[in-house]
Amino acid sequence: MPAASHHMRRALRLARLGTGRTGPNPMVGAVVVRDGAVVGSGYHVYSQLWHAERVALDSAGPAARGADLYVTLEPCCHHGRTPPCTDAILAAGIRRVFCGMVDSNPLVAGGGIERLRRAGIDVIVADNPEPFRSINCGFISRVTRGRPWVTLKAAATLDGRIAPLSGRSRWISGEQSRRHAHWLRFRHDAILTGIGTVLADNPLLTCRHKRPREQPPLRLVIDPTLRLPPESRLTATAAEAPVWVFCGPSAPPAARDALAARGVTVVPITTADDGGLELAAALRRLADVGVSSVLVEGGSRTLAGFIRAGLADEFCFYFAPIILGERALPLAGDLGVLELDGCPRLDIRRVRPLPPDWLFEGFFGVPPGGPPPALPIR
Ligand code: AOF
Ligand code: ZN
Repeated sequence: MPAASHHMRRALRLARLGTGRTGPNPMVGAVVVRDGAVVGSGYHVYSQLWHAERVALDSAGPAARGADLYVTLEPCCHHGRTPPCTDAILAAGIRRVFCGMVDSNPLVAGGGIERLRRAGIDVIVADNPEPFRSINCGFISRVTRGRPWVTLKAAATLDGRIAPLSGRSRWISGEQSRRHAHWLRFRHDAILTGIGTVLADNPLLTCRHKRPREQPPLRLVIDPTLRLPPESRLTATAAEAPVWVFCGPSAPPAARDALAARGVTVVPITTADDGGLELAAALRRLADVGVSSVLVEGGSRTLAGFIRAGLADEFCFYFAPIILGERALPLAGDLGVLELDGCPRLDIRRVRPLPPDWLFEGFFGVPPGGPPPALPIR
């Protein structure tokens, strides 16, 4: 779609304005164009209810008659929180619809395009869905795989160490990396860490990005035997922003009650063959409540657990110009790998300076449903 592409790029830019504000729904942007001029535009924000198409059509008013609609996602044809956007498009008298990608939501999945075409509207779908998929990896993962998109984050020394064995030094990465890490938190629905990291660092796991999220990210701890101290900062703030703790089936009931009394949601899950918790089960529970993306912030054991289970999709690794040597924790713990042959091979997509650190970003393997998408812009 050559002439269309700059309008579509505008729709994509609009969609991104919904970052952190659309969950559990996708980010969507739409532009109404008549005689080459933009006469309406909009994007989705969950609390404002209306889908992007409807916002754009309303802003165009009568100018939408005979106009083209550019929308980053196929228009919906189902009755959900709102009536189908296909009905609104037909009622507005739109002539052609350009859409970025077919909706992965089984409730739509091509049905919106079919409905419009049957009504005589020309529908043109982008040849390359990648830029459109990349802004909604989380949503697509949840509706097609039943689990959130998982990003692993770590700040390491140049020799791949995340903390001295003697105890934590809080900051390995520099100021710029830390600011970037808050943007990472901003674009994920949940932030997860292991109990080892909580005991060592007593983190808050909140998002301190300049723009607020519509809902604070859900804070998650993998804690098989429920060692989370009732006086930790996470527990103390559980009433302000939710905290979930995943524990094993035999976690002490008294610890469960103590945490629940402080407003922490304790979620018992099954144990995996390797003795750790069944992380896939934790992710399913999260998808069930609409969590589309999880940022895993360590430490070594937790990162390794996600990699071993094949549940890691994306990585953001910051490397600082420091060497810690062997009396330090590695970025990933036991991966069950003894030979180079068996080690996970990552697909590095971008390396950039965040002085004095470097950020490595990319993907783990190819997720089902196609090649990994492009990285989100920032
Ligand atoms: C959105 N915003 O701009 C578009 C969506 O739960 P509902 O009724 O809001 O429906 C959500 C579904 O509608 C969503 O999963 C996606 O398939 C479709 N399109 N949703 O929230 C939008 N265009
Ligand atoms: Zn819709």
